Amino acid sequence: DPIMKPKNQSAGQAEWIDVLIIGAGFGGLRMLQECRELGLEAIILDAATDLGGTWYWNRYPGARTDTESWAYCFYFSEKLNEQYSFKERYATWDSSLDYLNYAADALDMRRHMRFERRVTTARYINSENVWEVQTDTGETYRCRYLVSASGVLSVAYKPPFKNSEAFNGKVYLTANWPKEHVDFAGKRVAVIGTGASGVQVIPIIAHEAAHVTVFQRTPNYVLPARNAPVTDAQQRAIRRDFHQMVAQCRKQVFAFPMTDSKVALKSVSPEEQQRVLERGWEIGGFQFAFETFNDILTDRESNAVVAEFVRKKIRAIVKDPKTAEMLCPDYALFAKRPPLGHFYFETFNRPNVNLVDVSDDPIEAMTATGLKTRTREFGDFDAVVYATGFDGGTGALVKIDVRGTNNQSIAETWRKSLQTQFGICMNGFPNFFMISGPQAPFANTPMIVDRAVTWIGDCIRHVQASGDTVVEARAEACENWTKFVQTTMDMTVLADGAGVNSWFLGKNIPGKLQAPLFFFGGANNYFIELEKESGGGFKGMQFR
Ligand code: N01
Repeated sequence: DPIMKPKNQSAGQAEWIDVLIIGAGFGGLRMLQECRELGLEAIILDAATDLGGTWYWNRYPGARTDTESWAYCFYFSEKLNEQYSFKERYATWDSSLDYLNYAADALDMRRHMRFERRVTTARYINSENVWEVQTDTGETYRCRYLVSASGVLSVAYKPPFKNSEAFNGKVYLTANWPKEHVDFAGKRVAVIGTGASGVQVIPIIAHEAAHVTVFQRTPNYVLPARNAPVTDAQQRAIRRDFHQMVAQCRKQVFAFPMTDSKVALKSVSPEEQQRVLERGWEIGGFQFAFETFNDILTDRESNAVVAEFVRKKIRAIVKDPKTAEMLCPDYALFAKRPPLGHFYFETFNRPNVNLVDVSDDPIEAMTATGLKTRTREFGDFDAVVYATGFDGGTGALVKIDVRGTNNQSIAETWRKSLQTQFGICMNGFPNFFMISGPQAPFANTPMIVDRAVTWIGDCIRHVQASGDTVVEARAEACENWTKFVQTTMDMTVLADGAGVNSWFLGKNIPGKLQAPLFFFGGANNYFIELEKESGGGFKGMQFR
């Protein structure tokens, strides 16, 4: 074994494994591959019945990526992707699941995965320098390294409305959608929530249902996705240009396959601004925000021009002026995460769809036939769909009782303050790594995952080369990273999210610590920071 099992391992039935990975999504699978390269024995535990992570749970109609499918993949093997055909510009949930299954089979990963086991506790045993991990099935594992790939958005949030059990119809959560087909034909449906999940599910349900009532608290800048099938010629180009695509993503602020504009909106005439924005709108996707101008996220005046451009589009698409105004956001574009839409605004022109603004009249309770706001009652629904978000960033690890060197829990620690080194590791939690942990960038997830994992791999190699057994982030390094996360966030309009319930700041969960959950100083800059740290001999880490 490359790692010596601790001599006095006496934990009865505890099973020894070098690396225990929590979660069988993109992060977990990528980490498994890295462990192979490190020559370490690893297993993945997951609560689901199969792999997929986000794409296992979020199987609601319309669920798909907001990143081009050919850039939402594993990057370590050109061969793996050469043999795969990406079907559409944005992969549907089942296509994403298909890709992950294809990769797991092609790389013979499945035998390292154990399903229907939810990790309940993880305890660091100082005297032995091991982690002891328990599952809800009563299993105990001991490992040298504990890696959390438990997801950025894996704990669904359902608002605690009064009488929540009172509703006699069907209740669905987009984030925990049933595997069986849900038939909305002829049904009257209420959808609560207009974030990225609501924006994707609403147009599809509206096509099928007799009637849809959308309950909106905050409108969103929904950008046109402009989805399309991948043609044979495009498929050939995707294979040919694989390395350029990866290099391009690594240079882009959100790690997308696009090239950031070098032109400030402010530096061109109003006519040129409109011409460039029109072109971006037609191309669709996040190209609208990044390939057009380079100051939309950082300059409030430039941002206001683009925000007004989007509002004009909404007013042009939505025929009923009152509904159009309700759908127009009035905060900075990107203060909340703008979703990509697939005929979202057009859906409100359908005779079977109506929009209810609950911003000043909050939903308070469920009733037998529907729900009640402070002043009104809405009934006669066959189904209520909650698209009400997640306890993002920290939620999954808070649910597990993770305890570090002084028996301190992650949940307690994060209630008071959130401090990490690169969103990957923490002081007081040795030999513990997070993939896409809080304070890592929010960006094209597989890209962030890939870079975090290679950094973790390098860090473990460093431990092994030095003959040490323990690696832990220095407190000072975590403080510095946290300051950098805050300073860079304050340089962008994302800081305005404080006023609009942005989940990026923990604002959507009552009682949650309010702090930036992500590094918004650019994925490209994040990659440079990681390179500096590993290339410089991991000065922010202590080894023993
Ligand atoms: O969740 P959200 P989401 N009464 O928190 C509303 C990713 N994602 O699942 O805005 C009434 O954004 C809430 O209102 P408000 C993506 O990163 C990606 O949609 O807080 N409404 C909001 O409208 C995204 O950012 C894809 O005022 C209530 C909605 O519920 C992240 O996941 C697809 C309420 C929640 O929106 C989260 O998106 C889907 C209440 N009491 C998701 N409580 C891709 O395309 C909450 N709301 C890749």
